Amino acid sequence: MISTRIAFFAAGVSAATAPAFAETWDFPTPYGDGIFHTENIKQFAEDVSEATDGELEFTVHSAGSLFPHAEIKGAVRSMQVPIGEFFLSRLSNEDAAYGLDSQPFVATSFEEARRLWEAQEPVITELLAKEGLMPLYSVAWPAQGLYTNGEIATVDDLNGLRFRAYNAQLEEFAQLAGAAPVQVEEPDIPQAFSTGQVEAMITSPSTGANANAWDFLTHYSPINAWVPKNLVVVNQRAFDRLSDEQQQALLEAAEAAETRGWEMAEAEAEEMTQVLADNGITVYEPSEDLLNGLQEIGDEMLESWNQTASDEAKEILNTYQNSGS
Ligand code: PCA
Repeated sequence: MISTRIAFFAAGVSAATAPAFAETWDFPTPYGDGIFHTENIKQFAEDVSEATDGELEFTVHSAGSLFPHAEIKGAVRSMQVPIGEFFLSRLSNEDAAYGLDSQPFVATSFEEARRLWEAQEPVITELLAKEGLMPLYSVAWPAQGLYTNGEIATVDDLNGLRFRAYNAQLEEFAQLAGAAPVQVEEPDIPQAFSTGQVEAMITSPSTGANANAWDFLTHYSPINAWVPKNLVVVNQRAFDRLSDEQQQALLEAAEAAETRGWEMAEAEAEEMTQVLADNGITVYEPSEDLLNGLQEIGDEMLESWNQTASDEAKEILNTYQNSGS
């Protein structure tokens, strides 16, 4: 289908006969090609292309190659690009509602993460609408685990470690554990370790495996402290310019991407932990002492979250906590 259309253009047929809305959208993401979220975006792109008969195509720019992570949301907002992906909780400095999925021990399983997203989605949709943005889909990462050199028995063992962080919550967490946080984007992880900039991290088995963590780390513990998410947003004006059929195709493909992405995340949680082990990383269950210490840090963080959160943000937590059982 696609190649026919390219041939059609290549034959020099005048633009006047081209489909009225044929367009290509640049689609930046901070994450690399080997990451399942990026694979999911590429499938999303194929689905949209197929459903619109090639009238809407995405060019995926991975690993922060078009915009650095911190600029992607703003770039979509200002229409420099119509669509983009970022780590949802990085927006927590704008509103505490965005940060809940990265609060330690609030939602620690996929089931809890789904319920948290259900509670977050309406509030976040409204917040983003004020900025002319519309969420298309959100997909979780596998639960976050602890990577170090040597086994960590208690929180005290984290004291003084140069700790890789990817958002404000992880920075706060590391600080409360007595570690020294350093912000490093995912594609830069191997270099940050090999140059000694950092020596420990908390992230998913997907990211650890993708970064070849065994080259610079020896131990992994599935502390399952939180299940954070990525979010894909579209600029509302860009969306409104599409035909009804194209809009529908985009929304349907987005829904499929959300379902597929969560399934990928669940599969990766196990598979990528196995990859870590197969490559020589010692995978060990966290001790009671360690978990208790981490839980205390989580409690302290939630207390300060509560002090700054808006009523709407607090209502998310309330809805989520009442949605179980
Ligand atoms: N990987 C990304 C975000 C969370 C995760 O599992 C990262 O480490 O930056």
